Amino acid sequence: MSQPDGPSNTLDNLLTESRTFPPTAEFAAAANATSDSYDRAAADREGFWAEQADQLDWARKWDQVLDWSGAPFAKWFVGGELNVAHNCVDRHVEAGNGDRVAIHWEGEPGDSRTITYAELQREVSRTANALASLGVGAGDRVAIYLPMLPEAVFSMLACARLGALHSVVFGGFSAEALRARINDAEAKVVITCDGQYRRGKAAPLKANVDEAVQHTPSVEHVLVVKRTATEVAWNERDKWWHDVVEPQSDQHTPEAFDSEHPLFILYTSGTTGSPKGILHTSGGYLTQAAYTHRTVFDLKPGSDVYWCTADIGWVTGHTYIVYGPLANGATQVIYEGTPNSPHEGRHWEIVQKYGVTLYYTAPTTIRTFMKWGAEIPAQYDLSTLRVLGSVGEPINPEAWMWYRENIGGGKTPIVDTWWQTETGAIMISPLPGVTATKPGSAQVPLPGISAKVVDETGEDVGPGGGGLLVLDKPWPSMLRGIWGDDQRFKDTYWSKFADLGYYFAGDGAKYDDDGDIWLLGRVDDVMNVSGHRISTTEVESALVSHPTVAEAAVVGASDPTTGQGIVAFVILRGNAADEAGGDAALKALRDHVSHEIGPIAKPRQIMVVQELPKTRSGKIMRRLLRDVAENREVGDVSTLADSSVMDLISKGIRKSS
Ligand code: 6R9
Repeated sequence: MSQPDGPSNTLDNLLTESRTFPPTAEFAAAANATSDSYDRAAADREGFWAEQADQLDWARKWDQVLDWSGAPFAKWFVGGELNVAHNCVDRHVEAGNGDRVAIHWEGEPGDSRTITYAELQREVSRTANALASLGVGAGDRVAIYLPMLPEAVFSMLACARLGALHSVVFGGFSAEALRARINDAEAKVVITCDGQYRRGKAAPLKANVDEAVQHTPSVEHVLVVKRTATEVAWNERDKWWHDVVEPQSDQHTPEAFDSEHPLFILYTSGTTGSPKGILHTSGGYLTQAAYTHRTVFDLKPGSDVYWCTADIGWVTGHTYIVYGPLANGATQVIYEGTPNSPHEGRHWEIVQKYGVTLYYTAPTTIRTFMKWGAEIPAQYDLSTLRVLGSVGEPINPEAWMWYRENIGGGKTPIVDTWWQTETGAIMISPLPGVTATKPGSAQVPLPGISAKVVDETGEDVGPGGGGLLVLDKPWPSMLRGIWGDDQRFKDTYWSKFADLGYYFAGDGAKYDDDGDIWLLGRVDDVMNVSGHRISTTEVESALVSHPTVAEAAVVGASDPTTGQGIVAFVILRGNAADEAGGDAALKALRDHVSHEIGPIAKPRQIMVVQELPKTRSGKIMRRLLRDVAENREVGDVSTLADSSVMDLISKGIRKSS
């Protein structure tokens, strides 16, 4: 770990927040969550989670709740057997809720589709039969590279049904990023579509797959959904979804798998270059996904209309679009497009159209809505909303208050939910109906979860103190490893506090005087841009792979809308340096990063420099570069190998800007 790299200083002033919003008596009386669950769970953690697991359908009951003897590799509900897709689909049909809407799907161009649980069962069965016909079986990996289409959900659940692992790759990632993920997981099948709608235009998607699968020996078939009727190149292993899936039988009997059977791999950025394949398994994951969705959003399955605006390419889409809500038999909205297509009121139009009651989004989206103006949501009937959620990065109290006032009508509880790809499900959050909420703080660990803020030695810092966030007890939806790299799993998460057995989350945090937790951003070299994790190393490697770049250093600088923006400092190669620095050359570099990783990783700004600030051991001091990027006085340079470097950089920047 290098220097603290989180936006902690910008949040310091917020820790004096004293506004709290207790639940109304009416909300509390009807809430799913109760205040006694904290004590009950603390008294018997495993018993508490067993009660939550009991809400699922098990083909075979477990013999043991938790086996932690192989720590840090956990086993939950040992000996139990279940099928995750059966729990998300079939059991609701069997319980007589086949006619209940599972998904109100809303396409960006305005087309829509309503899918009941009975239809979902037929679609998932067809997809499972189709994948089986392509040779997919238990333990195989399937890469899903799709935008927010119903077929993405069918595909994920079809994998779960067959015991195959899905690896969903965000549709905004480049061919290169897709290729790396396919190869790491050795996926047998890739599911994609011809093109995707983005801001009113159809953008090709399959073309990226064509480029990616040129160097992916494991891929046997590419299954292509037709969405935009974009013209596509056709290769031998390509098959249209409508040719393969539609003719299949809509009956499929799911098989029960071991509670620890792998469910999916999801790649996330770490502190080093290559993304980590985070591995999740079945019983524990589904237990915590369903429990948290039910209590944190106060879901009432027959009457609520829930909408999570995340993309299924991120963990939020996995747990809070697919597994949590469907395990609970929720009715939900899935929207294909961007919030400003075709106009900036699109989300509120959808809330009004479907009578959305529970809405879950990211702070960056809320800040964008703030920028567009309160008069936009004011034009719509948002009175059905009763719980609002936030995830992905710290939410500043100003955005929190705006959200409550302008979207929540000044009355809805806001749940600020802290968790990670690795934690699988929400860990720290208020409970609506129980917690008096506080703008900007995720507050306390959920019942059955234990988290602490500790100093470098692992000592709890106590009320008012600041330090590192750790999870000191295993939890059901915890990651079970990094795909193919047990050592990296131990090194990344468990080595910092090895003696204490704590999971180190990579986030800085503080307690306020009430003991509520405030998240302060990453303390490692991971940036958070619009709630997306991007590592500085990843962007640096992309830059250095361009022929004109000799060296690069990347920092996340605070940004009023996206949380952090990517700022790159590059040293150009000898002769390139003379011509470059011009706008065209810098644009070419930004486009190169976009091609290598994806548009989300495009630097906001690139500064050409002669030198980079390094310690004597050769470590780039990103803290100093962040000072420059954020237009601050440059901090302590005493550990630099050459302390004049920062003068050079600062002067050079002033001249060139
Ligand atoms: C779910 C998700 C995880 C990182 C995490 C932290 C940041 C997420 C947050 C939050 C403050 C919240 N983060 N939720 N920070 N308050 N409510 O976002 O997973 O993409 O793996 O990112 O996001 O820094 O460590 P993931």
